[in-house]
Amino acid sequence: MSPLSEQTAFQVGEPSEIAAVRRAGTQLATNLGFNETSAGRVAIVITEAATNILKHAGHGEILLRPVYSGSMAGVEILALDSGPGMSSIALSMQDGMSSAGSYGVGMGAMQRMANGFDLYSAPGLGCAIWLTLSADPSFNDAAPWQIGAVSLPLPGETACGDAWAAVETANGLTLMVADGLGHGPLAAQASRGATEVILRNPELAPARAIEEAHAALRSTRGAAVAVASIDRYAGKVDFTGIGNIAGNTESSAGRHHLVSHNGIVGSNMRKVQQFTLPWTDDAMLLMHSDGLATRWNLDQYPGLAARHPALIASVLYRDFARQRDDVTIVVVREHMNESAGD
Ligand SMILES: [Mn+2]
Repeated sequence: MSPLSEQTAFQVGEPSEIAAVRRAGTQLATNLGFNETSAGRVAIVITEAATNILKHAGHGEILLRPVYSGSMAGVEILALDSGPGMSSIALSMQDGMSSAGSYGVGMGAMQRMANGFDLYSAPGLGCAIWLTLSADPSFNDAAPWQIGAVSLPLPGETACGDAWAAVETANGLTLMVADGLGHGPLAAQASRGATEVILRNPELAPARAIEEAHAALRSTRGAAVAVASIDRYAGKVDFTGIGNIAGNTESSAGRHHLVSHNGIVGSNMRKVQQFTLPWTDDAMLLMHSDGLATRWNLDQYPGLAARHPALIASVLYRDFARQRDDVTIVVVREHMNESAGD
């Protein structure tokens, strides 16, 4: 099991696995300073979500990670299955009712215990539920940016060779995704070395951040790295990528792909070019490592683009992760655009 300071995935296919993920969630909550009552709520929600997966889909996955809002900590729970989906329940939830049978009642109870809640489900498209729980009642998702992320080692590895960081800046947000060469601890050392560059100085222009990462990673294996800096006031996003990190922006104005050049940051980097794309307040930015197949298309998921970014990242992970590599998907959007429905 990976350290619970990072995101951890738990298979849910039989009752004993429910107990394992519940224990891990309770442990994570306790590590984050939750008291017994608050940690108990985490256990109840995980049990409910896992039971739903078993009952309605037979098999699925629960992802846990710590999330922070200022000095407050929370537990993020993503419950994913590829079952038949439940459009009528999803609709009833959006109407604020839970009158559609036992599944809906359990869902309503989870929602009431959570600080943050959203769900995506459609017939034939499974179900994805996003929840955050905190010991602090004022914990919420009111930061200026909504950030959704899945970042997991390939099955069997404990260290994730990918890393990501999203840091607020004076005018917006800087996002980096890095994929260290290979897998395991040495890959993780390279990708984390890259993210430290923007954690130290998020105001660096992307091309400059890549240059600094190149210098910082000289003693490592190297990494594929991409950086995007959103300037919400100037209405633009600057982007520089080296190696196999894919990305795009998507808004009512259309979809733009982010262009990376070949190379390895830290060892073999020739052309460093910064591109600029338009940014509108309804836009979202999505970046992912090559642990995600590139054939995904959000148009195949009616209404998903309007849901919380964590659901976008986790549905793509569920359906398109290659399973033979570490995988990272990060989706960011300005908070004011929270869905008004489908
Ligand atoms: Mn990779």
